[in-house]
Amino acid sequence: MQLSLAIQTPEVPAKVPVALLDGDTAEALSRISHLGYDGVELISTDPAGLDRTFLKRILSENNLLVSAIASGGMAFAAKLTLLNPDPGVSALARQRLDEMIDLASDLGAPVVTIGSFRGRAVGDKQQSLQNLADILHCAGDRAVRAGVRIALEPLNRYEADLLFTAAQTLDFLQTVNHAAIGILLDTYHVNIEESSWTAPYRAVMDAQKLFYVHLGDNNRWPPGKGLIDFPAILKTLKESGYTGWLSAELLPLPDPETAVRDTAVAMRTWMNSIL
Ligand code: LER
Ligand code: MN
Repeated sequence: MQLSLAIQTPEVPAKVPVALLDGDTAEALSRISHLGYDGVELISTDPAGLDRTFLKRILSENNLLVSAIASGGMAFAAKLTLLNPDPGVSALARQRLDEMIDLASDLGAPVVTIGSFRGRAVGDKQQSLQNLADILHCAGDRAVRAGVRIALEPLNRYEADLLFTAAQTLDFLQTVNHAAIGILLDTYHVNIEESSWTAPYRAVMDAQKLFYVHLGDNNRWPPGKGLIDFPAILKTLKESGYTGWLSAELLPLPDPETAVRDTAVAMRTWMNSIL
């Protein structure tokens, strides 16, 4: 397993609350690398317009991989969602999804993540889920051609109105019916919606659908600064055969620098003793 940090790319028009170290990207990547991360998860709102040559150069200079292209900024900063009732907005969101898949492929990122970018149900929930399944199935074909996968994230009830738990999302994936579409489990959401800190990871691994993991304590402080039992989660992931990314998605608490450092120190200590 490798350790990553979610950051936003320079074009994102607003500060995303769970992206750390915004500002000068080259400087941020250098600090992240020195703190011992293996990669970065890039929150972008303009995947086609990014300066890829610059990004590739500073990633390589800092020996960092791209763990994922994240859509978290699409809903928050660009007001784009896949289920948006305005057909123009949902069409643009689908176009951005295609562009994220292409960017992931170009930067060697294994995964594109979809959390709040799915949007909220419009009218009948079953119909909304069917619409989302159709969009994801279609995106899955593009993902296969691009050599990447798409990870759909169950979100807590305060941030979404569809797909809160691992079981609901696994059930939904039967409708999507596409090998390239799987699940991202976020320790922060799992803590709110599930009745076990560990069982959901095992269940999703058993279904061969765990594509990605987000890290954040119950208060969205760095792992170890709240209540969640991260060593138990790491043991479960190891026992279930997970070999993917662990990507920290945190509030900048107590401040961004400390959050980034505390996460690396805690995670490296546990990863060294458990994995
Ligand atoms: C939001 O709470 C979250 O966890 C993100 O990964 C979703 O876009
Ligand atoms: Mn998340």
